[in-house]
Amino acid sequence: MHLTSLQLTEFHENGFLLLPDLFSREEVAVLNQAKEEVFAQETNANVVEKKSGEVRTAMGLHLRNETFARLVRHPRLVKPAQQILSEDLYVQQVKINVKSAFDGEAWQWHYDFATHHADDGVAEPLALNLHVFLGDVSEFNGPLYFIKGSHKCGAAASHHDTTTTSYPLWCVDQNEVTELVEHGGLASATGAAGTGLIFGDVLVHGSPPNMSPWDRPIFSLILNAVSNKQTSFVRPEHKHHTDYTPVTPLADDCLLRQEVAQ
Ligand SMILES: O=C(O)CCC(=O)C(=O)O
Repeated sequence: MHLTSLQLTEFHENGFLLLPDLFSREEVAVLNQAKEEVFAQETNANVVEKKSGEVRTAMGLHLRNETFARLVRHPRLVKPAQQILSEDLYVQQVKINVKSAFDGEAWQWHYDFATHHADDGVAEPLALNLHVFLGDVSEFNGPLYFIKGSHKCGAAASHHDTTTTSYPLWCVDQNEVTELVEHGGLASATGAAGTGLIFGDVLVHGSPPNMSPWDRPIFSLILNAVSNKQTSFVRPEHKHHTDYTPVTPLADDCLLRQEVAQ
């Protein structure tokens, strides 16, 4: 899996890149089976919604399930990230945000580096967030919204929001959001199950609540450069992993041939 120069240009211009059909229906079925297993586990790494008590985000998945241990080393995720960053990368965070039907709450406007920097002491906004849609994501079930090109404006002013949802987040101030949207405009990231998505650490994004009858499960892997690892340890392991071993890609069929040791 190699990104074309057109795809790289789109990524650098807009700050994100959608990759339709990155994973097959068969592979998505394997991932959804594993999702059921981790969602059923009793652990504080499954963070629940404030109002409904439904799982909001299930974290630390590669340490809890063999399928996700393989997915974080999947060549269709790892190789594009290596291509963009040209550095050794470690697995920083591994989760599924499910945004459940009717009850899935918003993710406020933010960029990931605000949290990585303030809470984890990460120096540079190098990390990449790699998503895989585990169900169809449409305009109706709470897709991610991006402010196009906002990564070019650097780190926007943020405040720590510990009350709006069950997940504390460094959020971008509304006047900054207004200015950035006027400048770059908005895009929503929609696509069929199996779609991939890559975005960088200072791209401003968020997502609205899900009032549709359809869940919106999205797998998210954050890979960071080993040279840029965390220096502060206030967050638990499942929010920022402390194994900085460079990630190496497995075989392309690693999800479907789990009987083969990798
Ligand atoms: O799942 C969502 O809607 C938001 C995800 C997100 O903000 C992230 O992965 O950084």
